[in-house]
Amino acid sequence: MVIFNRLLKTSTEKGAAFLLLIDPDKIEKKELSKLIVDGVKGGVDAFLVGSSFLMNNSIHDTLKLIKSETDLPVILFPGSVNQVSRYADAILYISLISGRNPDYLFGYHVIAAPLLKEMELEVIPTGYILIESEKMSSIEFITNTKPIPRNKKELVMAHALAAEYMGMKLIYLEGGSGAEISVPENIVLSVKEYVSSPVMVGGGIKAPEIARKIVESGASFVVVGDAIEKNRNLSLIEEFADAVHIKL
Ligand code: 1GP
Repeated sequence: MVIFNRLLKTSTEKGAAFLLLIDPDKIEKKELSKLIVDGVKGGVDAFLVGSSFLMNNSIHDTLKLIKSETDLPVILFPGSVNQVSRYADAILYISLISGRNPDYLFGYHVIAAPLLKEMELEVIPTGYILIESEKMSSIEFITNTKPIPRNKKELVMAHALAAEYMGMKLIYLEGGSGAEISVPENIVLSVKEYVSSPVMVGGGIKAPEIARKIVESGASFVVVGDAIEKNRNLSLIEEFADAVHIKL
């Protein structure tokens, strides 16, 4: 677990780690290099790469390009088996535990497992919990699962604990990419207090102030994609990094 341990160390040292999500569909190759350079300069701790739904087969080229620009960890965040690639350092091996779709709980994992072994990717077992935001997310639609209602904190806590008891190393609280509202802070806080696994939070974190509150609520990892995708500038990346790194 070299990559995962590196992320944990970063999170401990800085207060939390800041992960920039790259969706290969949403950025042109010629703009990607600049974004990666700005990300490194601006204080990103690792890159996540993937999408709930990809329109093209650009994941390998995207990963290769990112790896050519940085030594920071590059981690797959796959929406499907066809996003598995040997060019990443590690993969979030996601079980969509808020849903009851067997394919996303275990089925695709069986298909992917031999590929991951052959590729020698570091596998990070992740309990992935989709939480209701104001509109239907792509994940909800594609996976045909229901998110947990925002007012059902105890359900989120129980799901997170079950994931921990099943041996998952990371709990990901997901609001859905581009969500209007992020995962509520009280849910982050309750999960953090209830389980010992580190908590990653993403979806709808539109501003550095929101990222800061999520870290103050106990998140070890903050994922931002859409906000930076829509406003790709170094100063915004720096503001997010400053907000996440509460110990620096
Ligand atoms: C989505 O959690 C990630 O799966 C990031 O969400 O794109 O809304 O930042 P955003």
